[in-house]
Amino acid sequence: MTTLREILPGLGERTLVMGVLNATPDSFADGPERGRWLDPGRAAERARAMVAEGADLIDLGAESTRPGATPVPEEEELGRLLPVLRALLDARLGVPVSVDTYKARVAEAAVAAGAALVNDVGGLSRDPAMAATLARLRVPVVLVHGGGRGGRPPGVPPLSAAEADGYVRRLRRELGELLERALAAGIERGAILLDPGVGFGKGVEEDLVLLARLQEVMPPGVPFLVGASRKGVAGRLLGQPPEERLEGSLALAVLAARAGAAVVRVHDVAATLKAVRVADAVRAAAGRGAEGRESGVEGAGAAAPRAAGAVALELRGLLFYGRHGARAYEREGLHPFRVDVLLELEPGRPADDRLADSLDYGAVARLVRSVVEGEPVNLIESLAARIGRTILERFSAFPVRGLEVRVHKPEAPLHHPFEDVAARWRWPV
Ligand code: HH2
Repeated sequence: MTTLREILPGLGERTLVMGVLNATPDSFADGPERGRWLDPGRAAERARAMVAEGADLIDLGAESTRPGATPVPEEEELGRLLPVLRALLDARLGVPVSVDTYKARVAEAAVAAGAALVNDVGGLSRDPAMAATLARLRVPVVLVHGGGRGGRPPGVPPLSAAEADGYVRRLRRELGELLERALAAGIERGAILLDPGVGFGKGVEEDLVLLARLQEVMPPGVPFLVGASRKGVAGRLLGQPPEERLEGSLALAVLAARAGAAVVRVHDVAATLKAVRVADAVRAAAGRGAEGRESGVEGAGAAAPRAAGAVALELRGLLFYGRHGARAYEREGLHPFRVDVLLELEPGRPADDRLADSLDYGAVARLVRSVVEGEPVNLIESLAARIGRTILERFSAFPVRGLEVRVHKPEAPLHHPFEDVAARWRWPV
């Protein structure tokens, strides 16, 4: 099976940019240009321009997936797709072309014609033949969560904290199941890009939660793609029509890159490329550069040999002083907080007896210190959560499987003798 790495050599080293080309009369994002790329000559010109702007691959679709779009019969989709695909291949773009479809027969015909990758916007669920077909085609695939379901209507109220937590848990479970289904069907791990499916069966509020918590949502060790360009979440908040959502789309591409997306799928290639370059540089400066990302792309978290075992690192009783507390006098002076951190590494890590292959516990301790000595909060629960999130964020590219943080407050304002007052924060929940 061809791996992603073979067709996308930069994968894991920088955020790759997938340029969108819709050979459709009704794609939501194309604005006045809608329908223009049904013409093979114009489509090839557009693809060439995107490659000149720096696109790492082109995603060609011939059926709109926007909420409420009319499904297109197979023959019609092929009738639009194949002439344009042939024109793109004849143009020798020098980058792979993926085909955006949920239909097994369309995927098969496109790969036979030369498409290098299948972007299954149905997430293996809209066409029962898709999983087996993809395994047989032996090309890399994008698997989109949400199965091609349309977005929820606008105006859904913000999710409460408990609803957001439940939603994140559901997404994580369903993405894990999607991955398992693909592997069980015979699609190899190194050929899979997962996609959380921004806007697919989700409203803007759900998209916001998903984008805010990408690292929790995406299964560790599997590269992922984010397609938020010009979608509701990028512009509805600002009241802009799809073709005017550049700034929102750039913000979301940067956030996705920062959260470790291997690929962003976008309409505005040149601008996105510049934005994610900067995001990548920031990410690298934070110590999460190519090295950490490679581990994700190579499928760290893949079924490790049993003998590899799993390591947990424990830091117990780290003592720092801060001003946290709900009472005014607690904010005035420093008082002690003891912190325990338990970090579970992916099985097989560290693979090598080198610090670079593990987590530097000195760096973890320094990070805990900066949080305890930083901005005061009222509750030790909040402090534990802040420490936990900061560690996950700082080591986002490192394959951590679990994290537990306990914050003890030995001088808690209690008028009774006590042994301990502590709060615990845990991830995954
Ligand atoms: N979004 C769209 C289409 N294909 N593929 C992936 N992997 N991820 C996405 O988020 C995604 C996708 C919808 O965007 P667009 O192609 O611009 O619109 P339309 O479906 O109306 O053609």
